[in-house]
Amino acid sequence: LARAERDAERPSRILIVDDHEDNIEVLRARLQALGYETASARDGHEAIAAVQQHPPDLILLDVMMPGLDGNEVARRIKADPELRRIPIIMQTALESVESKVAGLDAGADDFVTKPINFTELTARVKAMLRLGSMQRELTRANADLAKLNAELEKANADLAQANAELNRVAVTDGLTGLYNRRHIEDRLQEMFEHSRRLHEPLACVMFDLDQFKSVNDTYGHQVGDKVLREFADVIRGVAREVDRIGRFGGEEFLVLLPGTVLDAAVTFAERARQQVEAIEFEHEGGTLRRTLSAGVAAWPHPRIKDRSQLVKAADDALYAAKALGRNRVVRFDSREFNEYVGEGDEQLANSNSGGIRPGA
Ligand code: GH3
Ligand code: MG
Ligand code: MG
Repeated sequence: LARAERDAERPSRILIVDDHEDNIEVLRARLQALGYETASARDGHEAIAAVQQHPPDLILLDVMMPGLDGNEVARRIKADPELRRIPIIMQTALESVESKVAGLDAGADDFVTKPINFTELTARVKAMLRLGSMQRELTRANADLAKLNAELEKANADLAQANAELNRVAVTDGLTGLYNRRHIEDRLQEMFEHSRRLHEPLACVMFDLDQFKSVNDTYGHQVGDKVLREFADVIRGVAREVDRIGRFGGEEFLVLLPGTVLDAAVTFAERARQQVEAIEFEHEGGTLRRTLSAGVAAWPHPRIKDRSQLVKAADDALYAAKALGRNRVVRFDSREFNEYVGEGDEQLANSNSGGIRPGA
C-alpha cells in the first residue's frame, strides 16, 4: 500500500460525495487501494451530517446532485469555522469556466473533471491532503505561538514588577519607609533646578529629635526604632503630597517643600513640633515623650547660592535651635539665629520676624 500521508500515523480519511452509487464504488476502490480510509454520502444533507459527525481529512464532492448541490454543501462547510480547513475537491461534469467559478465562489480548493482520470485524481488528492496537514500544523503552531506570547507577556510583567520593587527598595530607608539619604539628595537636586528654572521658592526643613540617645540608653534600641517609625509617621501626616521626606541621618530628617516660602515652611515645621510634643510614645514599660527641634531655610535668599547652601542653612538653623534650648523651630537668618551665630547683620535682622518659640 502506498503511504497515504507522510506525517500522519493513521491513514487519511476521504469522504466521497456522489448521488451515483457506481461512482462512489469506483472511487472507493481506487482510494482504498492507495491506502486511504473512505466514507461516503449519497446527497448533500447526508454529506453535511457525515462531515459534522466525523470530520474527514478531504472531501471529494460531486457538484451535480439533486436537492442540496455540491456548491451549497461546500458553502456550508466553509462557513463553519470548525470545518472550513477541510480541503474540498469538486467533481465537475464538464470543463466549464462558469462551473469552476461557481465552485471557487462556494469554497472549493481544487477540481477534477468527470470522467475522472485517476492518475490526476491521485496527484490532486495527495496535494490537497498535504495542504490540509500543513493547515493543521499552522493552526497548532499559531496556538503554540499565542501561548508563548502570553508567557512572554507575563514574564515581562513580572520583570517590570521586580524592577519597580528593586527601585523602591533602592530609594527607601528600611526602618521608616521614608526616602533614604541618597534619594532625598537626588530629589533636592531635581527640585532646586526646577525652582531655579521657574523662579519658584523651595523650602527645606531639617528635623532632629531631642535627647534621642537617652531613649536607646533607657529603653533599649528596639524602643528607639519604634519611636523613629512613629516620628516618621508624624512628618508624613503633616507634609503635603508634593513634599519629599528623607531620613538624612540617624534621627535627623530632611523635608523638601516645593513652591513654599519661608513663613509657610516654618508653619509646617511648627505643626510637626507641636504634634511630636503631644505624643506619648508607647513601649512595654509604659509611655515616653520626646521633643523635636527644626531648622528652616528657603530659597531664594541672598545668602543661599546653591542647593548645598540651602541644606547647610537649614542645618545651621537646627544647630541654633538645639543651642537655644531644643523643642523649637528656628528659621535661618532670623534675629535669634543671627544673634546665636553672632553675625548680627542689622539690615537682615530687622527684616526678619524671628524664630518661633514653643507655645508656653
Ligand atoms: P540632641 O538633642 O542633641 O539631638 O541629642 P540626641 O541624643 O538626640 O543626639 P545624638 O546625636 O547624641 O544621638 C543620636 C542617637 O540616635 C544616637 C544613636 O544611637 C541613635 N540612633 C541613630 N540611628 C538610630 C536607629 O536607627 N535606631 C535607634 N534605635 N537609634 C538610632
Ligand atoms: Mg537628636
Ligand atoms: Mg542627630
